[in-house]
Amino acid sequence: MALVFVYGTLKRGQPNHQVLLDRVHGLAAFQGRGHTAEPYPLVIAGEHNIPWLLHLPGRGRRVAGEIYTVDEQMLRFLDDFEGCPDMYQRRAVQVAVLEWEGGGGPRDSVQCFVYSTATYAPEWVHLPYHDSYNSEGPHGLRYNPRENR
Ligand code: PCA
Repeated sequence: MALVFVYGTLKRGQPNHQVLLDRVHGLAAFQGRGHTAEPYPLVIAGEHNIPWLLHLPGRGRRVAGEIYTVDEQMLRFLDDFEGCPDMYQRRAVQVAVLEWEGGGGPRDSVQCFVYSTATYAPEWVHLPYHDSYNSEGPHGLRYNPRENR
């Protein structure tokens, strides 16, 4: 089992959350919520308005998300789903825990995998930085689901 921190379309209520629930892809179990211990730029970019955590630790804001345990099968599925390593790369990140429903008692901070990118267009650094992604947020940048592309 591995811990994965999701901050974008995989969160509850967001457009790709159902892939985490589909047992055909493996197992994912919600553990809690938190935010990245360090700030990162979270931008919404490209023609499909996709959320991207830019791998520039120390810039941007601490980013909110959800923590899941996933099995090996789901981890492999997510690597493929997130276009890893071409679009996103899976990296370890420290997450400050705000809410923990997982086992083993409360904890302050956990190390998780996150899908972030170091292979972005340089101008993305100048986009607005978000601290919590919502595809329906006031930014007005509606996510274009894969089936529409
Ligand atoms: N899916 C992954 C990375 C960005 C995205 O939309 C996530 O929710 O964490």
